[in-house]
Amino acid sequence: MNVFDKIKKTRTEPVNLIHGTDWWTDCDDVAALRLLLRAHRAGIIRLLGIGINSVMEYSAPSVSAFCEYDGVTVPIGVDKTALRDGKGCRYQELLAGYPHPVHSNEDCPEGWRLYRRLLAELDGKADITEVGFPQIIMQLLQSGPDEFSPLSGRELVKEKVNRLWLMAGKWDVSDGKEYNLSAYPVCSEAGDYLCRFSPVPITFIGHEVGTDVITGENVPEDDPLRRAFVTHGSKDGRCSWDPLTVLTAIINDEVQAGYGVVQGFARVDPATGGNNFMPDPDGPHRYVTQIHPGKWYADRINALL
Ligand SMILES: [Ca+2]
Repeated sequence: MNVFDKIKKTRTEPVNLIHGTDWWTDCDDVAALRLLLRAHRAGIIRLLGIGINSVMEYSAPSVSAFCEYDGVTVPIGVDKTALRDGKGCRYQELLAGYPHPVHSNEDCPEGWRLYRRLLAELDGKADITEVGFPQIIMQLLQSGPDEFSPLSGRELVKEKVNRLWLMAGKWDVSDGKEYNLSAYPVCSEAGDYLCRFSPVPITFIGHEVGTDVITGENVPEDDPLRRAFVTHGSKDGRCSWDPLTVLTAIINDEVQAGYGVVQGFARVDPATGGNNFMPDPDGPHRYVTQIHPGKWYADRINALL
């Protein structure tokens, strides 16, 4: 019995999820989205929408195609200010070769506008996962009332969001540094902003818990996920930072996901993206620690891809 089968036995209502991804230089974003699509199809989550926070020519069409391959049509938003170099990013064009209802980035709303609409329309609460750069969530928090809701972004998140699940940071050392919080000034700024102003709790899945969890090596050759991995140069599998983050959010519990938890206050340096953590049982933030060998986590993910 895989993880999703076990969740199905106890969960009475699907968990609502909005997902952010950079979908850019690394292929573990693709494995993470596969887990979300399969969880959606299994009825244990509702994937409400996807925000893309690094934008190249094939970004939205390739995300759209990958979702359609699994029979799921999902609203997509993009951060149109985050135009990135597409050099070395080859799986996106490959995936855009599959049928896709979203034909261009221009067909999509701004990411933070999509998040506002989805939250305002939602009956109940959602969780937000982010496996790339966190600036769309910052833009959401900084937003004002609009045609979707009279609430400010912070009020809307406080009312409609349970928890943020971020693949971000490096927490096993002091002043750790990780790509999603340091690649661009806006990433560091957003990391700092979320730590200080998020009205809902944050769980960080850090760089250190994903490096020895290698997945994706056994996916059938004709599957677009496998083709994305091979095109990326990861035919023998890839580190699982992003899949571990979404799987923890799907399970919706760090301990059930097989982790230790450190509670406290996270801080991100807005200038450098360096991160630090002050343990405190009453703090709003958590980071997770590995308590099993990497293969234990990898086997659970591989069984779902
Ligand atoms: Ca990513």
